[in-house]
Parts: sequence; C-alpha cells; structure tokens
Amino acid sequence: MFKKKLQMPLYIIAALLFGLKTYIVYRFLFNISLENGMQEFILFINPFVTAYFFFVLSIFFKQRRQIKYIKYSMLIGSLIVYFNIVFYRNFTDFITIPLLFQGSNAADLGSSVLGLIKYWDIALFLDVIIVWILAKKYGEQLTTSFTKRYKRIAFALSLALLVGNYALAEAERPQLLQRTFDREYLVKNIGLFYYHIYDAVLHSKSKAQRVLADGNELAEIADYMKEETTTKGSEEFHGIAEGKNVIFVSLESLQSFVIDNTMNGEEVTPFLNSLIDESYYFENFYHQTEQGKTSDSEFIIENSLYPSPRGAVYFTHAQNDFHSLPEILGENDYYTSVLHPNNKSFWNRDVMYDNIGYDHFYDDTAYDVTDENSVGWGLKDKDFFEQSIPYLEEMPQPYYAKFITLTNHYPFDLDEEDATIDQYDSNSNTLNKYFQTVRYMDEAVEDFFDYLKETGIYDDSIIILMGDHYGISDFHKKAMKMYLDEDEYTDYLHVQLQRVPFIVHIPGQEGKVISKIAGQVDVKPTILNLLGIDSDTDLSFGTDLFDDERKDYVALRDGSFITDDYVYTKDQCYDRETGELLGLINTATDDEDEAAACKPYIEKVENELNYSDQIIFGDLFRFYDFDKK
Ligand code: GP9
Ligand code: MN
Repeated sequence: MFKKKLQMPLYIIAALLFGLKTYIVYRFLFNISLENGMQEFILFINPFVTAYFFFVLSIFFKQRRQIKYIKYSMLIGSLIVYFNIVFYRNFTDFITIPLLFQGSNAADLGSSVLGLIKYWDIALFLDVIIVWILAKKYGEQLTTSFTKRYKRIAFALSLALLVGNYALAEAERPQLLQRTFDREYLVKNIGLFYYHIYDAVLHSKSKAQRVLADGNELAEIADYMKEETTTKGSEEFHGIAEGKNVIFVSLESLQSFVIDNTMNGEEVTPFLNSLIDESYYFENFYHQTEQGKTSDSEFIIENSLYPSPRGAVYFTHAQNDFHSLPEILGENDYYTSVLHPNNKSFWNRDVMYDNIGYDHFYDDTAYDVTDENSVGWGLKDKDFFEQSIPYLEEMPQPYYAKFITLTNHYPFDLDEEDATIDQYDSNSNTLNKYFQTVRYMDEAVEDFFDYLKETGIYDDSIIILMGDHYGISDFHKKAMKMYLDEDEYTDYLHVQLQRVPFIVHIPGQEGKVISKIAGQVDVKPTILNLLGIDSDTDLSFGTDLFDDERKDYVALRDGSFITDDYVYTKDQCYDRETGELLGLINTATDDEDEAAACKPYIEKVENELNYSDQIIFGDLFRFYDFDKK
C-alpha cells in the first residue's frame, strides 16, 4: 500500500499523541463531571476520533505538504486547547466566539492572566515538540503518497468514527445540539473542537436573527411576559421610597456563603451582618450571570432579561433597543449615573450606558488613581467611596447612582496593611485570599455608610447592595468543601453557592430576612415598585420581590433552576432543603419518576430563556411601544 520504509505514518503518530494529550486535559484540567461509564467512554474516545479526523486529512496532500499540514494543525490545535485551559482556570467555562471579539477586555486583565499561566504548562506542548522533531528528522520516512484505495478507506474510517461518536453522544444526551446552554455537555460529548465549530454556527445564526426578525415573534413573547412574569408588585411597598435617591452598590464577587459566617473564629463581614439586621435581606437570592460576569449582572438588573448564553450582551448587542431601568427612571425625573473607577470601555460600558440612558458615567478619569491607592484591578474600594462622596453631593436629586466595587476581584490581591483578617489555610490560594478582600470590601462599605450619614445623604436615600456573581469558581472544590465542612462537592452545592447577598436598606425601617427564592431578574421590578413607578406596563422576566404572589422559580442561565422545593441542575433533581438527590432526567440511565417533581419546570425554564434570547438576538423591543398602556 505504501513504500516499505514507512513505519507508522506521521499522521497516526500525531493523532495518537494529540488525542492522548486532549484526553488528559479533559480528564484532569477541565472539571468535567462524569456521571456514568458511558460518559467516561465517550470522553475517552472523542479526543482520538477527533484528532484522527483532522490529521487523516493530511494524506490528501503531497508528501511535503503533509508534514507542514500536520505540524501546523498540531500547533494550532494545541494553542486552542491551551487558551481554553487558561480561560477555564479563571471562569470554569469554555471560550466562545463573542468572547474572542472582546480583546480589549483581555488586555485589561493584566495581573489576572499572569496568575493563570504556570511554568509547567510547557508540558502541554510536548506532543507538538515530539511531532516537530520527528518531522524534521524522519519526515520523509514517515510520510508517503498514499494510494487511492488507502485514502478512501482511511477517510471512510474517520467518518464512521465521527458518526459513531455522535450517535453515542446523542443517545447519552438526546437533543444535544438543540439544547445549547450547557457548554460542558457539548465539550464532554462532541469535544472541544466541534464545540468551537458549533459555537461559530450559533454565532452567525444569532447575527442573522436580527436581520430576519420582523416583530411577529414579539406578540407571543410579550403575551407570555405580561401574563406569566410581569406583575403589578406589592401594594404595601408600592411607592414607599418615592422621590428618594437610590444608591445601588454592586459588590464585586461577593457570595452569600461568607455572610453571617466566620473564618478561624472571626466574622468575615461584620458590617454587612449588622446592616442586615436593619434591612430587608434576601438570603436565597441567586445571581444569573453567564460569561459577561459583572456586565451580565448589570444587564440583568437594568433590563430584567436574561444575559446571553454566550459572550456578553454588553458587547454583542449594545446597540439594541432596550427599555432599561435608567431610561425609565430618567422619564421619572431621576438623574442616573454609574460610578466605577475602571477604563470606560471595559465591558463596552461607555457604549451600552449611553444607549440605555445613563446621564453620566464616572469612570477612572473621574478619580485620582495612584500607585499608592490602587491594588489588583485599580482604585481601592475605600478610596473609591471616599472620592465618590463629592460627586454624590453635587448630583441633582433625586438620583439613581450605581456604584461598582473592584477590590474583591480575582486574584484577590490586597496590600498587607489593608488586611484585617488572616488568610484561610487550604490548597486554594484564591479562596485563602478571598476572605481578606471580602473583609476589606466590608470595611469600605461601612466607611461609605458613615460618609452617607455624615453628609445627610443617608436620610434621603435608599441603599441597595448586591453581590454581582460568584467569586470562587468550582475549580476550588476541595478548599470550598473543607471550608464549608461538606463531605462532597455536589452539583447541588454548586447551585447553592450561586447565591449572592441582596440587601435593601430603607433608613427608618427595621427590615427582615426574606427566605423565599429570588434572582437578579427581580431587581428591576422591585426598584420600580419601591419608587412607585408602575412596572406592569414594562416587560420583564422578574417580579417584585416584596410581592408574595411572585414567580416560584429562579432560572439560571445554564438551564438549572431553583423552585421553592427543588433544585435542578445537570439533569439532576434535588430536594432544595436537604440536598437529597431525587432522581435523574434525560440521561441514558433514566429514572424519571423520582425526578418527576422537577419536570414541569424544565421546559418552562428553557422556554423562558429562549424567549429572552429571541428578544436580544432579534432586537425585538424595537418593535414594541412601551408607552401604550
Ligand atoms: C471591571 C469589573 C470586573 O470593570 O467590573 O468585571 P468582572 O471581571 O467581574 O466581570
Ligand atoms: Mn464582577
């Protein structure tokens, strides 16, 4: 079939090495959960099937070109894997195309990125090194011009393997490609490379969606929202903060697990704990962000829509017509602004803020930022609040002012003199440092309250504080398990850790702890109702949090959800109180009866998330008249 001297062809060596490397990465560097033997099997064969397909293409080239093709596709493939690894270390997620176009953010990541690259990463390119050396030394011997018959058989084999892999995946996870939310499932079943191709297809589809949309879709969606998710709001709380300033504080990476908790016997957030005693505190409030992190949380509270399943709406759809909180507040004579000492283009904020109607953005140029008063991502929170007070004092009243803190951001760096609590002691440096920056932020917020009181602003305002999203990804399972004193880090625990504090402080009111489940989509209707602005003419996916009649489920962006009684995630239905696994849904090992309780919500949640995507991708609000009553 081929010349005698040919031993094992280079493309097979490359496929084996690259397949093995990818498998090791899947298994040990990505945190992919494997629930049964079939999933393990698919995860094992997929890297080899994929690598074989890409490298077998080389046999169609002339001998010299084969070597080039193999060398460079190996290098590019390895770089793709590596970029995903680095990204995954920070976000426990895979790269999507919209994120790649946010290069300007990547440049700003600075210290964060360096912390994600390790010197032993060079080992991840061993396969490339070996193949390049082999190609240089024995290239001629390891390639040949293959016969037609050989080519046909080899290529047919690669196609058969691909189809086989896909069939197994589809049996394991029916409708794999239709259910697009869960990137981990895609990577687990079809592999990283086909996932990227699939993502590219989705990307162009969502781009085309705006062009093709004509508004007809909106009628059905608007009806759904009006009937199912938009309510009048609590009468008791309607207008209780009418005419007051609203100070909204977005607390970077703050999760609920530190609230009212101790570390080495010391309270982590003493000020917030005391504030909660005189505020409305929602203890089962979930963030609903996805890849857009802080910007997603901003998007959700401003619009009561879900963020995009891929990329950040702030980047991908910043020019859409929205009916946002600042716009509505502006119509009600509020002066609206954002205060955040970072580069104005980060997360494309300047463009988006302008579009959704903020009157002013106090970005880093509004602050005196020096080496002494900055750490990690920029201006320290204490200096940020201090320097912001004069701006608040001069703002036309009533105002809505959104503060976004910065210090409690990965990698949670802090100057020694600012640390007032020890580091934790675990295998996760990230978690260890987290407690210190959380405590620092707690103190910064305390100072802020002092300023507000000293200046008298406090009496004319309500203050709302919210954690934007998680800070500790499930890359730190082991350390988290230890800190929380749990035997196992289950998917249930992961969902429960997506709770972030939500505190509504109304001076003069005692407040209380509210345990009913809640989410970031509920913030916009809640604020509107407190200010006495009718929210039932709006279209939202959330409901006023003071309304007892509100929605009984919170949807997370990956299709997981929480109801009063259950937590559903990754095909598993859990009891919300006890965390007991009730059953599995939709997998090969179906045990649907026991999980029946979660079933009615699964479709509901998917449907709702799809509606939200349609609104955003189709820019559908441009067809809606919000002024008509
Ligand atoms: C950047 C800050 C952090 O300005 O809001 O963003 P994040 O990385 O948390 O999305
Ligand atoms: Mn953030």
